Amino acid sequence: MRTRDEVKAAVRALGVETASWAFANSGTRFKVFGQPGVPRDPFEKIADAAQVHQYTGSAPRVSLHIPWDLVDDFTALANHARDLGVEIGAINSNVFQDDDYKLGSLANPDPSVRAKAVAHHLQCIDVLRATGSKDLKIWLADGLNYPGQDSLRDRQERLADSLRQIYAALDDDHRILLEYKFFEPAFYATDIPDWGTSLTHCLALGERAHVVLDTGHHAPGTNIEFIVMMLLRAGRLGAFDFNSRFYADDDLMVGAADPFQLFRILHEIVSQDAHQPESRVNFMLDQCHNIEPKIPAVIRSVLNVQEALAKALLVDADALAKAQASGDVLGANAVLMDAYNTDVRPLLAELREEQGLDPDPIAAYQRSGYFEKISAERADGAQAGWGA
Ligand code: PSV
Ligand code: MN
Repeated sequence: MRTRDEVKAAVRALGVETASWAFANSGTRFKVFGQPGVPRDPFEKIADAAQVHQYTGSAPRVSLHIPWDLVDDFTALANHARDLGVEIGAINSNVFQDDDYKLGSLANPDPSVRAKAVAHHLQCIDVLRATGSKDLKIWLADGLNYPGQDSLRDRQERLADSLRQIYAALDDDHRILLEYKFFEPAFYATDIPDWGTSLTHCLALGERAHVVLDTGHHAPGTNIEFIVMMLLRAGRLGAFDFNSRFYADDDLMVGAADPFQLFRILHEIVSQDAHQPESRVNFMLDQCHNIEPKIPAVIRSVLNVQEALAKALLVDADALAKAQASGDVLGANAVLMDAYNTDVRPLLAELREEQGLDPDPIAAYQRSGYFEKISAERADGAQAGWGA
């Protein structure tokens, strides 16, 4: 069983990647609510992300979404991030907000639309080069609303061909992270609906193509930790998009709906040592904070991941293996539940004090006056949102 110090060291090494869009205005198709102090540009989004790292010590990178985060000078944006103590993380392409993509992007029946979607990814690869990012993250809205609308099979061939062109343009140290989602916006069939489809494309592409598991992208009742285990087994778990869901793709704070599920996922991660930075599993947040203050919500999410990781690290692996080998069903389950039911908050507070951080990151942020400052400074101009 790990010692207290070993658990603290492992949590200290955790780097959760925040999403630039989590700091911008967001909402549902019914209403987007504005909030005071919301960033007006990518530089301000990064400043907010840096606050999360400042108070948690565990959020050293921020993902960008192109074109939401388009700037004239990406080197300047990366330098701005570094000056604030964070780095640019994954670059997310966006081929779902242009009229040309009504019938799809990389799988569109029209070769000229496919070429346009591939070209967008080549621009994103240039952003990787300018910012020092290593991960190109792809989620496609491609799919069908009606049976017969297009050939399911032909769409897979077009998709494979487009992905091949993008993969060929990567630098040697770049990776493709390919995300799946079982429905929405397409309702009948999505072109990359599940981990099997994503993995099939990744295996065809090559070693530097990995699957992204967004925790909100499964049917209710799906055993997500099983998928985590299978992707680790295949050596193709590239990243998480952490969030939590009650019904659909809710994009709520990770661990809010089902902290036990987050623990079970991290137990699979820890049992394969995939929490260690060398595994290159990118623990990203893909969340939208529609009604709650954004920066403290992202801080809360990072704390939730830290807590679930600490609990997973406390699982007595030897006792678990012994109980499993001897067929001790109740004993094995009790080992997991003992770890899950441990209150790790005192241990994490102790770790923060050792790191020179406030033991209560949310309270420290709230006391700092940052929210009042940005609310005053950012009173003019258009707030950033989902639009480009
Ligand atoms: C799609 O629902 C998704 O999960 C993808 O990761 C997108 O890039 C992101 O949400 C946008 O919020
Ligand atoms: Mn996602």
